Amino acid sequence: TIQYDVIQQVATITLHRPAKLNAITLQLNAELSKALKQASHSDDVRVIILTGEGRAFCSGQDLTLASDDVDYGDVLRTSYGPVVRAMEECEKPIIAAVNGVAAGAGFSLALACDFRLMSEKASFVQAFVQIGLIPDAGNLYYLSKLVGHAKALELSLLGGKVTAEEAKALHLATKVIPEEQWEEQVNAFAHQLANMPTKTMGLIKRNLKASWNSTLPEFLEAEANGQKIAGLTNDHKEGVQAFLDKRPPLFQGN
Ligand code: LHQ
Repeated sequence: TIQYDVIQQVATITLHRPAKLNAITLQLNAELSKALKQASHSDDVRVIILTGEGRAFCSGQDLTLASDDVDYGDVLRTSYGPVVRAMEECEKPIIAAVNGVAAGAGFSLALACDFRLMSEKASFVQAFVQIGLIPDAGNLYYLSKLVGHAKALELSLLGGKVTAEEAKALHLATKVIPEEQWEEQVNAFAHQLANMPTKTMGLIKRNLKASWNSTLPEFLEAEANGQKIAGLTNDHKEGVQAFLDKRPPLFQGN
């Protein structure tokens, strides 16, 4: 239910149940967690793309599997939680290449990524309330930070659809891409990131998130710790040397 490929230091994880718009099952979540960890820990990978096969990104939980016998709390703790944590703990940039609709927990997956590139025909659907559920899989944690409390509440209570253009205006989409340029632009963006200082980007991700729950003194300490590590990377040396040499830097990611 997942495809995993690595080309030129870019790992692409493709949700692969196109007949059900890549709806999520326990198996899909298990494979997704495993792929995310593999990409996070592999020295050959500097960027991760998460995308969907066919016309959708992901339609959320497979609703044909819903049943009264299932404790949704347990499903979230044991199946969705590990996916969200694997994304949160990943120290490499993760791009959601949102090729089509992302609904329910599919929207949540896109929100947990660092970038959302959206096809012009893609959309986000905060579908949960339409089936009497609350947003899950980390959805409100990320959504409120991205669009603010009021818009997160509005989308969640009304179950609204957000088009790609609206998502761009809300800063939910990094970029909206015309369909005919989809692959080319996603690849160009991923390869641009793959040639940047990977370790430092991981530290930037961690440091920005440290700001969410820190006092200023705690944050300044986290920043000092992060910069100490960044200052010891080869990429820092290379960046400075390239600047002095007046040439483009060649970052190795460490
Ligand atoms: C699907 C699905 C789907 C199965 C399309 N399942 N078949 C929940 C419960 C428990 C624990 C943990 O967390 C969660 C989290 C959640 O994710 S809750 C939210 C679940 N997702 C939704 O409520 C979205 C349901 N889908 C839709 O609203 C629409 O399908 C969207 C807006 C995604 C796309 O609409 P269309 O482009 O009009 O496509 P479609 O509706 O015609 O769907 C195409 C096929 O895919 C269709 O099957 P069929 O055999 O008729 O061709 C759908 O039944 C199937 N499909 N989503 N989630």
